[in-house]
Amino acid sequence: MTGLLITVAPTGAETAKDDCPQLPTTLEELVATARECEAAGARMIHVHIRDDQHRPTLDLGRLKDTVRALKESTALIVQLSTGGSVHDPLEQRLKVLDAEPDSCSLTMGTTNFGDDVFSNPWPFVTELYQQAQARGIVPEFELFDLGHVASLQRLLDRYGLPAGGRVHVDFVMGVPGGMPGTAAALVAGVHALPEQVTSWSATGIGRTTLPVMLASLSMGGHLRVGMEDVLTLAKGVPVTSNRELVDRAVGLAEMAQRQVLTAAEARLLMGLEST
Ligand code: KMH
Ligand code: ZN
Repeated sequence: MTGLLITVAPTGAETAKDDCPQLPTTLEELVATARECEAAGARMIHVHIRDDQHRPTLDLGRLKDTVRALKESTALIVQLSTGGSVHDPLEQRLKVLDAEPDSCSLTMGTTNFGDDVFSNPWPFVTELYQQAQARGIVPEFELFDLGHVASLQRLLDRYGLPAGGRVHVDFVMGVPGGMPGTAAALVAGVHALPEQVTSWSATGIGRTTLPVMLASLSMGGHLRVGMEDVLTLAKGVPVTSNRELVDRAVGLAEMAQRQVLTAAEARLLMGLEST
């Protein structure tokens, strides 16, 4: 069976610290979480940062400090979110690349996002993609909808392969406004992937976490887990740390006879040079 890449998305931009004090929002909390999750089996971290009031920010100085601290403390692949929060302007989202992460998220189209709109117009997508190519930053293509899969084909056909030559995508499922978090939707998405795609992972938001995780494991896909995507382990049982979610994923992976990749294997999968 295929080795397994586990990405942890520990914070996100949507949950307030007051509502969830265990959410890692300071740099110290983020680094501690990253180390724990790496020890548990995570190999990549998808990062959103917060300001001193724990509000989402794209402050460049903080982003650079975050990349440096995570690189110093772990061997995780550091992926910065270019999605930010639904309120972040596109120009600021492009500037995230100045923090020089290994990887950046790149969402393949605009999607309704609960009551909000997560804006990703085509000119923004192509600009972000070309800037990432020029800087050697490896994108992870975020697919919230089947239309995003078609847009990825259009992007790759027009602009070629990313830096490193590998194409890794992540299905983000179960967002109110996007594709549902079901095995049927995942099967449809995987069958529609462009032939250039070399690996895919999936995550289900909220109560779709388990169905999506089990479907992905059974289909040879990789996993993203973390408190960006889910805050309960079961109905009424809050997640107390990101590590719990990584541990659960590793446990299910063992049952599915999927072995967690080493750090070096994970970098190879993403088209990154070994450190
Ligand atoms: N916070 C969402 C609006 C990404 O990180 O690239 C967007 C998001 C996707 O989380
Ligand atoms: Zn994100």
